[in-house]
Amino acid sequence: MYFNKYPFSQNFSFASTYSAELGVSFAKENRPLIIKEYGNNIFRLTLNGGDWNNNSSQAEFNLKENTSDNNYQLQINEDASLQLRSKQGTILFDSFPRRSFGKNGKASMLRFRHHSKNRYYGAGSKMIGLEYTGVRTKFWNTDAFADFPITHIHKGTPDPYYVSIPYIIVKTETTWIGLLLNNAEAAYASIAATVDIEGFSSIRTDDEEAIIIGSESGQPDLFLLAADTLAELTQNFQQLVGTTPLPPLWALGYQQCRWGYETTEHLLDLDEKFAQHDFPVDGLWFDIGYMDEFRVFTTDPDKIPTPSETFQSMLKKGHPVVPIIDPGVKVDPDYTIYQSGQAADIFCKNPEGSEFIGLVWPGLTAFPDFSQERARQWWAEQVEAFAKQGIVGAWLDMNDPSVGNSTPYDMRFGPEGINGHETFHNQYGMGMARATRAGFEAAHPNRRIFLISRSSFIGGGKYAAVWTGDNVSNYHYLRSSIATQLNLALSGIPFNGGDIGGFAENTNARLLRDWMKSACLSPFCRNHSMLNSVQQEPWAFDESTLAVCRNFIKLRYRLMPYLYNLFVAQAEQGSAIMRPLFYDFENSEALELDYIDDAFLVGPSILQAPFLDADSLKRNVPLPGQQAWFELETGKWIAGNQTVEVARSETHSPFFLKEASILPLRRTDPSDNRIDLKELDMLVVANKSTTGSYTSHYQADDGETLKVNSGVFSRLSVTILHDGDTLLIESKCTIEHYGLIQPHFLLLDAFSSVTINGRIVHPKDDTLRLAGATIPVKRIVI
Ligand code: MIG
Repeated sequence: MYFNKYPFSQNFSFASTYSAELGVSFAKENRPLIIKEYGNNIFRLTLNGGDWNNNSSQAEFNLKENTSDNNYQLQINEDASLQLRSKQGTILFDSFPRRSFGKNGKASMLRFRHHSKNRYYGAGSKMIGLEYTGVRTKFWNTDAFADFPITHIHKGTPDPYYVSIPYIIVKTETTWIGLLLNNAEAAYASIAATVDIEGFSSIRTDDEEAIIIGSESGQPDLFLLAADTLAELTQNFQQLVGTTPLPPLWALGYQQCRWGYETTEHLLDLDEKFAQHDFPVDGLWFDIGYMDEFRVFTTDPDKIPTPSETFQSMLKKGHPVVPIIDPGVKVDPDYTIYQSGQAADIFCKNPEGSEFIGLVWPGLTAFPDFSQERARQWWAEQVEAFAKQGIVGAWLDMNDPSVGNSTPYDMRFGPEGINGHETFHNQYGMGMARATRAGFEAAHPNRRIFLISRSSFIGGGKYAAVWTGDNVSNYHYLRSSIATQLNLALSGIPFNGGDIGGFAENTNARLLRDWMKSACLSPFCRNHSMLNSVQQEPWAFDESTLAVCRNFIKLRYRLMPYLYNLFVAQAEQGSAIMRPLFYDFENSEALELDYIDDAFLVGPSILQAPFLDADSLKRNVPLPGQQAWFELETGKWIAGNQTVEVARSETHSPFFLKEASILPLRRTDPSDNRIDLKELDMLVVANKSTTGSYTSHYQADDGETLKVNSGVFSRLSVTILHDGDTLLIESKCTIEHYGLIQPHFLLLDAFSSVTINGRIVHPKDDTLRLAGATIPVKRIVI
């Protein structure tokens, strides 16, 4: 696949007519078109016949058959165009007469009508900005550092990138549409983009009127989702492709990683340093050096003399060791894992039938064929034995797959390598994640597992979280990470994050501070850096940098009950965690939200607007909605539906809490990572002029085992009602299987009277330390 060339619609034959009996008619033939309708307003269009009978996608979908509640109708017309209508018959989304379904040999092209007021998002993990009007992008999992020159990576927008999710979200004037191409081969999208002439100029064809999604090969299989809001669309999409299983609590903590950590001493030293610096941390990570000459599932006996003891004792201390696992198996006749893989015949093959050999860390390397069930089974068995040493999570790298200078096209899949490379390339990372998860689950049947993967595909979030791959220690990547993470979250992988401080090249104190401030509430929160770059642990620079990083990571630990409950909402409903402002709010005349890529929400109640460049001293903060926002740093209430200017501060960062919300906080000062989710302070974000009522549900469980799935959790329901300047709190533990939740309540204002469950209470003055700010509060102990 060429990265920079795109199929051109002029070269395609477009279906000119459609009938239920003949399907669609192209220049040379008719092809069946199957239309199905599912619940949650999900439609599926599939073209088949010839090569298109093959769909190599291994994405698994949950399809609800019940369509009784659907609010939309999808219709294909005789002129082979499509229309999505409301129940009242209004056309909400459509395509073009005789230019919608395109075919060119094996390739397919689907075209829908663009309107200038439309906005576009999604597309997985990309470096191409938040909104995609005028953008073209490819889906072909790519190890960016291996395939693009560093000059292009440094401040550029390398594309394709690590993750392929051919899913375009269309915001129309009335509706949110999701277009998911369930095709695992090299795919592309072109959104109202003009056509390049020799890379110098561009011309207009009717392509700039179109949203184009297509693939070089394989079945055109399109899911079309429709919803009134982005939140609803995202939930329906997540339920379709699978939500993120509830993670262990430790995976939500701060993670410390570096290419270079590889010995037992490194772990002991890190444990000591974090304690000494009063800096909370959960996972401690091992990069490739821990292995015995890069042999997967081994440890180097000189670096880790007693692996089980090391892993178990770190786990007991609350610091799971998270090793990197690469898919490649060193070609070495004396290495038992290689022998076993050969005996089980699970490695990818060349077209000639011999073992495919890549050139990566182990030297000559063979690759398990995760497209096959029995290879996944074999891999899971290796993982299981490895994980039994006391490993409860892993980091899956190089699964793009990265095969070094050996061309990946020779790497074929299926029995005897009968399937071409392109049928499974984009799914390799997901196949690895799926098999790895099975292995961990077998090793630890009652534990929640944490996996993070570099590459992924449609629905990959149910097997592993995703980190955004190799970034660079510069402000371009700090800034871009926001759009990348937001779009990835809308594409079904909300458990995501980037390397804090930047991976390649040298970070510096200021960049590290700014990155920590920006990413301290990122769903995945890991500091990681490259071999031979400067050290970037929180204490690597000066005392004040350490103090700033500590304050923001402690904010994360303080907010852990809130963060954890965002994961509960993801697992159960499919709600996004980190999300764009337009997820919860609509544009107003005063505030257009569509392009805001430098401010974001973490859950419904926290807005962050970090400084994302080296020098600006002020920035604008958009505060959406009709309610006010509570500014953490100053303790001031600021009216919503406006943009305000804030000044940069070395020690603080712009954080805002939404008026009329209830934030569950950890009660005790987070100087360690041990959290009892029942020990709560419920912060009522309201003041005397707040009106109305609002309810919040909260779950507490052990944060570690699968007992939660058999009902061992507790639920608290809190309703706040404002009546003039009196406050009525209804607090009820509705489920107590994990014990009674008895929160304290914290108020941000002096109300004339406060009652809890009908009883008058007398709040006491107290203070709350959040991100280095001291906030006066009233505490109610029940
Ligand atoms: O060829 O394991 O993205 O996080 O530190 C580089 C070494 C391989 C790439 C990963 C990066 C990791 C590095 N890996």
